[in-house]
Formats: sequence, structure tokens, C-alpha cells
Amino acid sequence: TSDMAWWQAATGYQIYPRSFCDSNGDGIGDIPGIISKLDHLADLGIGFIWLSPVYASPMADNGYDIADYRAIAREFGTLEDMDHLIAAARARGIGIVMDLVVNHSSSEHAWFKRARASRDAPEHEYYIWRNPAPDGGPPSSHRASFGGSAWTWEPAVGRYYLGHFSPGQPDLNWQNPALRREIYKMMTWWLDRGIAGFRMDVISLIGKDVDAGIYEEGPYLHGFLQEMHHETLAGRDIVTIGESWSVSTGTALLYCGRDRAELDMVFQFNHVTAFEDPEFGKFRPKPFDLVRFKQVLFDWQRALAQDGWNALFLSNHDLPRQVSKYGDDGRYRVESAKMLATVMHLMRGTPFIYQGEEIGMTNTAFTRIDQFRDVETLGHYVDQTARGVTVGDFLTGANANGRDNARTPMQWDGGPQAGFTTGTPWIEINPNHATVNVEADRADPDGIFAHYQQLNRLRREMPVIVTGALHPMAEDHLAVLAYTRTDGTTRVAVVANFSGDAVDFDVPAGMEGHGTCLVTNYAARAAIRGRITLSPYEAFAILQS
Ligand code: TEU
Ligand code: CA
Repeated sequence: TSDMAWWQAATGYQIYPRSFCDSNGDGIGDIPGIISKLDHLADLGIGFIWLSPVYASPMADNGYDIADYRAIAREFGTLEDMDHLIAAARARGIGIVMDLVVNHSSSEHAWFKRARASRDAPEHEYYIWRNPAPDGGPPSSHRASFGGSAWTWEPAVGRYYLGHFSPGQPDLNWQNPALRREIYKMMTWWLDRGIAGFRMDVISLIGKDVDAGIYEEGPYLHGFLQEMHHETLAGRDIVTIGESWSVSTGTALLYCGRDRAELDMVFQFNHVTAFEDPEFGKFRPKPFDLVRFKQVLFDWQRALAQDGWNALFLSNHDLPRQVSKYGDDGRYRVESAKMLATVMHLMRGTPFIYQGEEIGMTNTAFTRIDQFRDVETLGHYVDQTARGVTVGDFLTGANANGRDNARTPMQWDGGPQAGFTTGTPWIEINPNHATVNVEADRADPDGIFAHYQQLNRLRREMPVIVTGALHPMAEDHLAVLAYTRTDGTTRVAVVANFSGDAVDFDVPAGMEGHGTCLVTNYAARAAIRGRITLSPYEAFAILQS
């Protein structure tokens, strides 16, 4: 319909550039590599790419530490390559959504170099400085996300600066109007290059009140987002997705409500944090519980049913591969990859595919800490082993939830370096690339890629899948996730078995009926009523009439 935005009907695809495709054999993915694979993405049927950071950076956090917002990292290419990517994608109907990392910069940014050299530099105020505590120690006990204190001493100015993530990622001081103007100018500069929008890194942190100890969703957040919208985003046909690890169903509409003039969507993580250990966090995962998981996802569906819009995803560059976390990456890899895709893509919202997900890539298992590259994993390794966690236990947690395990290179073919590079990859390639790769999967008409193509096609062709109301079904069932989508007289029933066993399912009255099977990972079903038995990881959608 005409009141539907392009980004509601589109599927997003996340590229983690370092691991996507290396064009020059230095072992690092790059922009020319991405350009060479655009046809793969066009065939998949996506509408836009969320490109993780490609800006100039010392790569302490693989680009989430930006040294120059208007330059491209040398290892990724040039600004000319970037313009070429924007145009080549656009020619295939694909928009480029840039990652906007403005809670912090790199400590190598020219602003920070001036800021740390003198209290009198205007840029000093672009960052967050505090005097030492009376004992000379850091101003507060706040810990950095990647381990250690969040405060770093700078002798040249006799103050500590805040690095909420790590010392290489000093927090920008959003209280400073000149800094905010610089950021808005930079955003406009990118928008004028023809990009399709921004994914905004940890955006809920920018309104922090450090002295009150408030970091997430602080008192200044929505004022800044409204100002940003007014100064740079308004009047452009773009998409904005704000990342927040703290947003809840209670606060979501403050960001993406229709009348707020802030953002279009949020990436929320309630379905992830529900399974983290309160003390040791992600490195000590709690067992998965489907009922709890459904409750979180359905609560989000209910909360944004009338206003706002959901961003649908299970995986990204910070999270485990979905087939390893929520499915079965062994015997039922193909079935469970298709099941998870079906469930997520047919909910109400905009679905995102994390590179490699479209062929069912799995988490890579590492056996030694020196195989990891990630600042988060390495920082927590130091912290947690110092607290008495054994190396073995830490590695188990890291293999389950570490970021690098899902950042290994794209597996394009079964060749020596998976077709990713002709050189030595920056991180080891998953040995299963011999069988799990784009070439093999795409050659199979029943492959995972073909399944995603089908889901993307349905989204383009059937308005009920984009905007139809979602009705949760069988919310207490221990193994089955089910819902219907309705739009006038059209109804789509979606049923998925999250277990590796055959499961009996008493079809709720609200989804009984017969019709046409739209998508399935087993033999097509036409009718569902009474008690049905679902095969391991079976998932299907039926258009009921
Ligand atoms: O992630 C936000 C964030 O809070 C992460 O530290 C998250 O808690 C963690 O990765 C979960 O494992 C964003 C980016 O997506 C991430 O890659 C960056 O490292 C981080 O911000 C800092 O920019
Ligand atoms: Ca390269």
C-alpha cells in the first residue's frame, strides 16, 4: 500500500566488511570485494545493506573506533570505492545504510589528540573529563564494557577521560553543542553522497549523565535525537535504526513512535539478555527457554502493533550464529536454519540477515585464546581469569557467545581459503567451509539460500507479511512457536518446531484451516487441524482461505 515505507517492505543484510570478501589478497575483506558480490545479494532479494564501519580506524574494535568519519580505512579501500559501492548497489535496487558510531570516537581521532594535549583546546570539551578522586584514583568505579576501568588517566591534562567501552574508544561529550554540530554536518555529508540511512551504534548511551551514574537512556537522549532528526534526517527518504542494549517495550516508542521525529526502528536485545548470567554475563550463558523467548518477542510485537516498527534479527557481528545458538548446527543444520529464517522473516517488522546466515554458517569453535582477536573476548578473558574462572570454562563460554566465533570469513566456496581470500585470512576460517559454502548451497534448489529467496519474495509480493496484524498462538507450548498474520480476509498461519524431536502440536482454533503452503522445510502441508506431528525443526506457513 502507499502508506508503507520502502524499508518496511525490504529485507536488510548486514555486511561485516573485514570478513566478507577480500579482493587483493591481504587477508582482509574490502569494499571492492563487496562490489564483486553485489549480484549474490541482488539474487537473494534484499533491499538494503547495513554496512558495519568502514571508516579510517586503528581497528582496536574492528572499526567501531573511528579516527576520521569522512575517510575510508586504507585496508577497506578509498572514498572513491565507497561512492562506487553506493552507485553499484543502487543500480541493483539496494541501498547502503552506514554504521554511525558517535557515542565515542577512536583515541586516534584528531579531535581526541588535541583534546588530550591541552585543557584549552576547543576539542577538549568534545570528550568527558573528570578530576581524580581524593585518593588520586579514577572518579568512579564504573567498569568498561571490554574490561578494566572506564576511566583513563591523561597526565598532559591532569584528568581522567571516560571510555565506556575501552580506553581506545573515548566517549564523546554530547553536552557540547559544537560537537553535536560537527556530527550533524558529517551525517549530512554522508547523506548527500546518496546513502540510504544509518544504523546508529549504541545510540541510547548519548544522553548519559555521568555524575549521576546514568549511562543508558539518560535524561538528554531524546532531546539529542530530536535535534539530530531536525538537523540532518528530516525530509529524506532514508531509514534509521538505533541500537540499544537497554531499550525495553516500555521505552521503545520514545525512539520510534510516529510522532516522535527520532528514529524508524530500534535494534533491541531483550531476547538476548534474557539468557545471560547476571554476574558473568554473556560468557556464562544460561540455558535457552523457548517459552521465555517467545514471551519477549511477542511482547515486542504487541508493544509496536499500532505504532513504531520492529527490527527482526537473531544474529549479528556481536552475537552467536543463530543456527548454533537457537537451532542445531550439526545434524539438522539445514532444517533449523530454514526454520529460524521462517519464524523471524514472517513476523511483523523488517528482517535482517547477517552475512553467511543465508547459507546457514555456524559458529566456529576455537581451542586456544590466541585464536581470538576480539577486544571484548580478550578483555573479559583477563578480567574473568583474574576472578578465578578457569581457562577451559572461559573458552566454553566464549565459543558459545564470543563475537569472533561469528565473525569468521564468509564461506564462498570449498577451496583452500573458502574463496574469501588468496592470502592469509585475518582470523581462521571455519573448517566446515568444505561443505558449508555459497557455491554448494546455491547449487541446491532446496538449499538455505533458496529458502531465504522465497521468504524475501513473499515479503515483496504479500502485503499481509509486511503489515498484517500478528496474533501469538500456543504461547505456553514448550517446543513450538506459532502465530498468525491477518489482513482483512487474508490469514497466514506460521508454525515452527524449535526442537530436534518430532513434536505433537494441538492446532489452536485460531489457526485451524486449509490453504496453500507458502514456504516449508519439509513436504508441503495444506491443512492443519486437530493434533499434528511436526518433524524435527519443521516450519511452514500456510495461506488459509
Ligand atoms: O555494540 C554494543 C554493545 O554494547 C556491545 O558491547 C555488546 O554489549 C557486546 O558486543 C555484546 O557482545 C556496539 C557494536 O555493535 C559493537 O560491535 C561495538 O564493539 C560496540 O558497540 C562499541 O562500539
Ligand atoms: Ca583486502
